[in-house]
Amino acid sequence: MTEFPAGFLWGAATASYQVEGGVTEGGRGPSIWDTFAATEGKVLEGASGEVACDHYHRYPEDVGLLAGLGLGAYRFSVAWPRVMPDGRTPSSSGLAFYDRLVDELLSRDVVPVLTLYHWDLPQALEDAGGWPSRDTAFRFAEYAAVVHDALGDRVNQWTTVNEPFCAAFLGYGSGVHAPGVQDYDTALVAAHHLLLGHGLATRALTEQARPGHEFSLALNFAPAIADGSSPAHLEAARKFDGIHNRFFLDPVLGKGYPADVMADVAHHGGRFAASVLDGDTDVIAAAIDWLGVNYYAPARVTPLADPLAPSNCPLPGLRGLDVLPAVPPLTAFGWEQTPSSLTSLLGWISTRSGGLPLVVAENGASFVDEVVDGRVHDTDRVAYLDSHVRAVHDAIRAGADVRGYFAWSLLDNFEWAMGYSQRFGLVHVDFDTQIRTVKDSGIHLGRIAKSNALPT
Ligand code: GBH
Repeated sequence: MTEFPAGFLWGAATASYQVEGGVTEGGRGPSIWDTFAATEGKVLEGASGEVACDHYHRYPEDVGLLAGLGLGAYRFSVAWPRVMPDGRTPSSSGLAFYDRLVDELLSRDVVPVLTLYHWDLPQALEDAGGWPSRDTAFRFAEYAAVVHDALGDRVNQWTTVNEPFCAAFLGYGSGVHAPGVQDYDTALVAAHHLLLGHGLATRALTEQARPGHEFSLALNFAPAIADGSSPAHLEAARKFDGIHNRFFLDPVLGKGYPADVMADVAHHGGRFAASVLDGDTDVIAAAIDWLGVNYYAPARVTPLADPLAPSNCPLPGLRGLDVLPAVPPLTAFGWEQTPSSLTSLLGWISTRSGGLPLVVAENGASFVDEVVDGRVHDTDRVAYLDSHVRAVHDAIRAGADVRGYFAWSLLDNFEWAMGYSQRFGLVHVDFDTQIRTVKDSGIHLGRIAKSNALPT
């Protein structure tokens, strides 16, 4: 059997700040990423999303490229500062962009899969405290309801938050992402409010749902592989898996925050525990229809002799372990390529969640691509995507209920702190001319999508 289940969604993903550009058009307000990118030394080569892929204007061409490849779904995110320039007041001209985008998708028979938050918080809300402030979670639920009001007649697939791990730990912990705060106690509080925002938004959307609407969030996972099997090795893997994966997954599944992780992070000052109010874990456990699983690579971990020694990995609660260098062959980003970890990850989530439907909402790799005679022979990305699609198929055969696969990304785009130096697209973008060139990987994934089966 090489087929995928009937109705399996094949698509590609983008995120508003990474592709749209048009940062002052249609009344859009500034986001934390505009501010961060404008700050000296934060983004490689001083790059920003000011123009990016100019998707704000070129979306008809981009939707045409996606549909032309044979992909049936587009996962995009809505920019909160377009829809609410000050974070609180709806803007009809901002909403109008997503109206046009959704209509374009539907006219090409592409299923819209809408993410409400992919990291571009309105700057006004950051100024009012950002995600470390509990109020932001309530503002997020209001924003979610506004978008749902406007697009709920045409969009069935809704994702609240993309990767609260990154928004919290990179944004407020290591500070390599906007808003660039470096404080782990604050980052843990931000993580809780992102999850709370997911729960509040899911509640709001569920109350006004129409038949066919499905709700979800997308978590990024990094399976931990220990370089040995001693108790110390297992303990290192437990800690890494705890803060990276279970800390976000378990509360969403209604299990609350894992006790072992709570103990691991206790030395960060305790504001996190105090921020979790009565009833919050019930809100976060709001029923979802599927979980978005974002997977790129595993992490190799090794124990340190001193269990309290600081880790080389900048995550809250990590002491007594180091993350080892990735095992080649590496992507341009230096990430490893280990499809078997995706199979085991999907199986593990499936078991832990009691069979929750899963969608691989992001999977992909950056490589150095070259346009030659109007083609991009990205054989390394073809191999990455092919092997990972096979890994998803293996997980389905083993019993996981996986309903879709989205490549990251449709287009080469603004890769956050790395600027334009990392290309993840199925479609190459020349950032001087905005010329798009379909890569071999896009053609390959499109063929898989059209046959809904593994290539023979
Ligand atoms: C996704 O996050 C984002 O959703 C997307 O916007 C982004 O463009 C895409 O990835 C590509 O980066 O330093 O080797 O330990 C992915 C989450 C978190 C995965 C950080 C890699 C570091 C790996 N990433 N993680 S490593």
